[in-house]
Amino acid sequence: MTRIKSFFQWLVTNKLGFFTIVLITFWLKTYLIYLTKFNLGAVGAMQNFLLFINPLPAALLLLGIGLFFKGRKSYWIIIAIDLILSTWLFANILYYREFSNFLSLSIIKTSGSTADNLGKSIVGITKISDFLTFLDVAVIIGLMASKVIKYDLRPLKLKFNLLLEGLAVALIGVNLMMAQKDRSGLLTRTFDNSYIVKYLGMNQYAVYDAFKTAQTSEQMAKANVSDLSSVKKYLKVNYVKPNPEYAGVAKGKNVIVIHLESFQQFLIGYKWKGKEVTPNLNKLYHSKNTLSFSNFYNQVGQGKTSDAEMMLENSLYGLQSGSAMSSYGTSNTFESAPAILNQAGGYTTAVMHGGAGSFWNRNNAYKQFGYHYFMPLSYYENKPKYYIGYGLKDKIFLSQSIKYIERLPQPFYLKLITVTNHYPYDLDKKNQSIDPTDTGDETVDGYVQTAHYLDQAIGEFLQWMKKTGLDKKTILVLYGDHYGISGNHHKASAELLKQDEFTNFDNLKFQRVPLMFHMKGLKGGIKDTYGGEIDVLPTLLNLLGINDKDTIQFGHDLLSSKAPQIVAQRNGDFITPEYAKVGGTFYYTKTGEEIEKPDKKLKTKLVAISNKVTTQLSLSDRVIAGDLLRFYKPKGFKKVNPHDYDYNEKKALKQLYSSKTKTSLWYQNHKKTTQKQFKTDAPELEK
Ligand code: GP9
Ligand code: MN
Repeated sequence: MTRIKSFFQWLVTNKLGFFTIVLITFWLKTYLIYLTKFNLGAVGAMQNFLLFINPLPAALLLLGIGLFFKGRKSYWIIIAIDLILSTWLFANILYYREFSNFLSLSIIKTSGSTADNLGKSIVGITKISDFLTFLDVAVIIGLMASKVIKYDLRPLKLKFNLLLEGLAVALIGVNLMMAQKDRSGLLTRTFDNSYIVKYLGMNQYAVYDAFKTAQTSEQMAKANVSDLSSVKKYLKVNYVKPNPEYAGVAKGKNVIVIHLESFQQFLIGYKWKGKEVTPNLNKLYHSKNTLSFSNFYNQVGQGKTSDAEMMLENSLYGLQSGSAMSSYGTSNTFESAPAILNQAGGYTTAVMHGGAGSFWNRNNAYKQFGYHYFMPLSYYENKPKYYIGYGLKDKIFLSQSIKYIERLPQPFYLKLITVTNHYPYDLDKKNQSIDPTDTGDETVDGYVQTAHYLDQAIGEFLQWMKKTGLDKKTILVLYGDHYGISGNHHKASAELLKQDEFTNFDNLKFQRVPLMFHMKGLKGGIKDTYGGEIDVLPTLLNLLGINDKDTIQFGHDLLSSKAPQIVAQRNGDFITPEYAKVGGTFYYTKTGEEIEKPDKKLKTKLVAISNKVTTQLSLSDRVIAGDLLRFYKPKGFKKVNPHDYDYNEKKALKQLYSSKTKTSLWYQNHKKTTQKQFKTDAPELEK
């Protein structure tokens, strides 16, 4: 008893005791806020442990600064630091509630200049409980005022203070190492701000964000208009006229882009134990109304899905490291598909995705792209059985998307991002309707099962389109975003392909993903033109009859007879109908044979192609890192203002549902929902 008493005595009379009170209350408060105010999605023991522990090291470091001061000043500086940290927490609580993301310097920098700045909405969204963020600070100040806490004016030894700070830095290091082990590429690949908070904490996130912002603004400041002229010159020299035969064949149609997660070309026509893995997509692939591409390559880098999106929306490459959408999506100027389609064709534009809105910084980047609507997970009913991996299971996602799709004014440009066919290819028993493969490689064998599930989900969606007649008014674009089976599974990949071996060249060919344009009446066929994700936008714009000659795009119309057919990979590798390069080695594309001793002529050719690839990549990088599009206005294009868009669910749905347009599917269906026309066999939805 006396022990406890004297401990309390120590807390309120000793300077270190005071420090302990501030530190512990701040730590626990932050943890509580993590659990109640944010949706950080910590799974497993390690992530939960890090979530619990991560507020401590930074708080120790920062509050510890106060210990260097003498006398009463020391106390008040600690309190001041506590208050600053708490305010940062508080601001993030409010921001998160509105935007499902964390505050970033680049947002703070740009918000001041806008009419709808944050200040106005803050009052409306604050909850009383948010102020508990300051409760501990208030109580401590109260205890000081009422002299329960007494000043201890003795200075601490400098050595001790330094040791404490050293300990804090070491703990931050350990925290970082543990985090990197659980999620490799955490800092470099820029997945999601909430990952940084989950693993490292709010304060480390602030440092990380400040660092990133400084890095990007430095590059931006260095860039100038003359950088743009070299880009323009290159594009002019390399311009390819789109195929006039296809120009405008889909004019005025809705565009539905279906993002097939991790879907590789080899799945098309693939059979396992005599059963087609993707029967619906196979049928579509071979339909006479589908333009299918058999040599279409993904070109993503570390930004994976987001790089694919960057290419499809802008015909600009992702970056050498990290994700362009994460690093530049909040601040850069873009001339993207949704804005072009809206301005040139009156399109309403939307993205729907059953995953977190902050992933790949989508909820900021889509505003820069000019998307009217973005419906992420928070717009969907979610139950534990609906969700797997990174988001809602595809059948659940699509079935719930109908109520939004049918309200979109037509013509619309809609992107549906599926996610169930994502590494590690887990699927619950009830949804498995094909056997796993038997390579023995755990991460590979489930792939056909989730791909099969995705295919069924697409099948259900296509049926709905048919029943509602939407299929007659729409051009469908389907594409695989990147590989599902990485280059670390050569043995299993060889088995899947029924090959004796799987070489580096095979792995390059493994980067093929489907690309299909499907529309009633479209003159289809399987094209073996070599192309990649960078080429989708120019191809689509030509089909829609939208002239894009003036925009900065690195791709070409794939239907053009003059398509250059040099497909760059983000690391500088390439493939053409004749030659390929993987690492430092060249191959003949047709045979997969290594080019061991190229003669002079061939060597010159190979070097020329390599140079073209690297030039293209680095010019595209310059456009993004220098934010060069801010200096450029294509003819007739109005610059996108991100503040015109608000993805707040209440506001967005109010607008969507109240839109008086007579062109929505819902309106045309006598103001009745078409949800009943969507038939799904999802076991989770059985009554
Ligand atoms: C998450 C999803 C996955 O929202 O798009 O991204 P990926 O891991 O494939 O890049
Ligand atoms: Mn992906």
